[in-house]
Amino acid sequence: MKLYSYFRSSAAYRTRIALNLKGLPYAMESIHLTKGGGRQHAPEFRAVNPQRRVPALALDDGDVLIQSLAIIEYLDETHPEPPLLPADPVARAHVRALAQVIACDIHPLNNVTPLFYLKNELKHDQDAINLWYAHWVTVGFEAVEPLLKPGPYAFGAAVGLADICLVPQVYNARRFNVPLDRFPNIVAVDAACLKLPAFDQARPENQPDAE
Ligand SMILES: N[C@@H](CCC(=O)N[C@@H](CS)C(=O)NCC(=O)O)C(=O)O
Repeated sequence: MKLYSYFRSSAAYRTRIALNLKGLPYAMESIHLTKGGGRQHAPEFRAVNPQRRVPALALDDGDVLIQSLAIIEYLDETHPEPPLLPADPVARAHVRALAQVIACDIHPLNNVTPLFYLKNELKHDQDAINLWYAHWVTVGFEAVEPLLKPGPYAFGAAVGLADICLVPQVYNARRFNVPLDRFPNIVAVDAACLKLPAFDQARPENQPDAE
């Protein structure tokens, strides 16, 4: 398998954690999202993913999967151990809900394309963009914090999809200096996860394309 990734991409970071938890080897191709206007817009990558985003996972038969949550559920279905979702349907719904709060509601508001749009088209300065960024992360984390059941991971003693989404979003928040002192559960779950090799090896700073 080949993962199209970028060290700082939190959606690619989710996928790297899942591949590591499953113990699956993969090749990696870095798609630089900012240099030269962003390699995601080049025709060669557009042919891989018409949405022009990472991650994309090329399977051994040449098929390409996009969207981190779809890729992670594919990996979980094809390599069931260790499971990334609980067996109980209610528990599964809670885990998926937390993953979606992050992946569908928080992350899209602080992604590269909308931030560039605020800057280049709407002419906001960097201070205003940082305020926007911190606002949406904080509002999102206010929802995430009471939903967590640290034990020590997001929903108990086993890591899963919620942890996979949470850790990269915390990385993003720290990168933009968003205060986390009001979110002790989030900070504790993040710290517990990062002690695991699968999470540690997936960290942006541990990627071959890290800058
Ligand atoms: N919902 C998608 C989000 C993918 C996404 O937006 N990736 C970002 C990096 S985290 C990207 O490639 N952005 C490029 C751009 O916005 O031009 C997923 O979960 O895979």
